Amino acid sequence: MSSDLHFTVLLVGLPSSGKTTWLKHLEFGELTEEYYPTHGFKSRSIILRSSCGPITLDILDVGGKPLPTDIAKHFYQQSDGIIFFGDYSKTTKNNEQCFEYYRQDLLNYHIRSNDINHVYVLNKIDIDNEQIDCGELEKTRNREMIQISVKNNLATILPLTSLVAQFLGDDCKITSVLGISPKPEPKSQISFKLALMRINENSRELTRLKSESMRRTKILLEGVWKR
Ligand SMILES: Nc1nc2c(ncn2[C@@H]2O[C@H](COP(=O)(O)OP(=O)(O)O)[C@@H](O)[C@H]2O)c(=O)[nH]1
Ligand SMILES: [Mg+2]
Repeated sequence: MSSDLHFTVLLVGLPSSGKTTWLKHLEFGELTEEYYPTHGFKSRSIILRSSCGPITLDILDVGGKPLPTDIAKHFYQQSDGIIFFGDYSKTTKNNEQCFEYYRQDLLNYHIRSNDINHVYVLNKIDIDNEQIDCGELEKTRNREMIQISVKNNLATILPLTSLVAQFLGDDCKITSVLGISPKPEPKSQISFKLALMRINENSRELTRLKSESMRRTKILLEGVWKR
């Protein structure tokens, strides 16, 4: 299923803030309790029913670690919007530093965060935490923090509603999630392939370096044993 209204959205933020859980929750309506850090990236095409017709959002869930430069450049420049995920169970400073990191990273590619449609999300508001001040975050970011709890199924659709309103205007209202598929739509397939190739290259290089280092250690140890 596809639609004419098609957008690519990048999902970034604090590691363990619930990005992957949120996407999975949209897909299956349930919560994954275990934490598996996302390696590389995952993608989902979400199709929404809206008052302007079906809307497809290709969402790229990027692992918590900084992206390799060429991939970051590609992703940032291909994206129509960004969802920044923060974590209500962490401190104001933790969240602020993370948002600031991505703001700077975007600037490295000549993208000002205010020039790209984006939303700030604070997940895990089910957790009591006195070390966080949402008002402070909203003031420094000059934008509303969308507070959600995937665990309690609270406002989980709001980040998408808010982003779509930025893409298409306030009149365009989402009425339901029509479907979700793990495959990216053709428009962004080239960028996926490129990024995947780069990630595979990186892991091949890593394997090569590991075996080279093991070979050297073995030679060294053999030298020690022979003495
Ligand atoms: N308390 C609470 N835990 C959550 C919530 N959302 C996700 N988690 C937990 O946070 C952990 C990290 O989630 P994950 O989606 O892998 O984080 P990611 O690194 O941002 O992709 C998992 O153990 C989830 O069960 C939430 O709304 N409330
Ligand atoms: Mg993840």
